[in-house]
Amino acid sequence: MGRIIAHVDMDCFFCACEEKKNPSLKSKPVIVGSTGTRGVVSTSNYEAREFGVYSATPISIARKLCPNGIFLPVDYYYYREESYKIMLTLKDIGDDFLQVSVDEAYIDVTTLANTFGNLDLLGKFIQKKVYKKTKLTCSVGIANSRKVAKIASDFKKPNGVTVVENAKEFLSPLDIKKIPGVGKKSVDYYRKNGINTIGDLAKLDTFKIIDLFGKHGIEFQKLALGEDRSKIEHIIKEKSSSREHTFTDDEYDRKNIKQELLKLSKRVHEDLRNRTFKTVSLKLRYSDFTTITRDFSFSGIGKELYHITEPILTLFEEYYDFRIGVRLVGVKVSRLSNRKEIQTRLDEFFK
Ligand code: TTP
Ligand code: MG
Repeated sequence: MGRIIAHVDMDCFFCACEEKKNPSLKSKPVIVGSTGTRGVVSTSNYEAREFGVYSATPISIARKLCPNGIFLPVDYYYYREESYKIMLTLKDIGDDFLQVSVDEAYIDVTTLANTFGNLDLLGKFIQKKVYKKTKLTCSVGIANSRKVAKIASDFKKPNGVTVVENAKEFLSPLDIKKIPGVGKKSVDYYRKNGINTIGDLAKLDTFKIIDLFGKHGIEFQKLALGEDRSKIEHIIKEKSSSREHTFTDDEYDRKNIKQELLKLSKRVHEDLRNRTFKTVSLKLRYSDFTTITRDFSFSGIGKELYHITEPILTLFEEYYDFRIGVRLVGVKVSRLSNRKEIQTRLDEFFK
């Protein structure tokens, strides 16, 4: 049997975060985006969408469409913290995990699916876990390929679970624009050629497909036929894992910089799950934008958190120039592997 993939997408994410920060916003139309007259909407909640305000609507138009809306600036820092909690929760659920944006991720849930039996229950289980951790709701799509799972998570928004047993049947009535990555220009092209639903695409014969889309059309049609098999295969390909932080103001306080490095190390370590590493790198960008990166490699295999923090702090003490303000710090581990055997003695580790 093939793999089973879940796609998780948070419901009107930036707005949901704002409502969490300030519950009195609930059930009012909320629009997050640029606060001036120029710029566009990042996202709107469902109340504001009733007025025709969506992501990418120009703010000036949004104000006309929804004059009583509550317009809020983007608070990336807060959303990233929430996102981080969500992703940590999701990471622990399945056999494999791939975050694709601030509010969405794929989970390979094959093993869990066998335990649960009922995939709808499994979807609800994922929602519950995220809600318990963050008090935020998400929608889940479950299918046997990544692309179909993504289309499915959008099917019953907000707070919905959609399980696709038969991909071809599920996709057939859907508008062609539901295929991820199909932009407005392509949609116009499809419509001009009489393709309005994904089912219309499935029905085309090979000659017509090649005529319209070239040989790539064949692959494209496979999705419509329910024969797509896109999976999560990132872990083997991923050669490094890193986290960075930009300070709001240039930072001169050695203690604060070190604290941030420890925080980043912890996150990098959590991202690794069971993988090991052989090199640890420190990145420092100063206020004048000069950037240094310094590596530390060991003969052993790194696994524990202190295998990251010790070299990072050592490199920092060695290379930090305290006369210049620090703008950004980063921690990276590389030469990853899934190997289980680990050296735990520190002296072996540092050679
Ligand atoms: P989406 O998941 O596309 O949208 P959403 O979570 O707001 O709403 P939905 O319930 O339909 O999933 O995007 C996630 C976040 O990314 C969104 O909250 C704001 C941000 N974003 C932008 O800043 N600009 C954009 O054009 C889009 C589409 C999203
Ligand atoms: Mg979303």
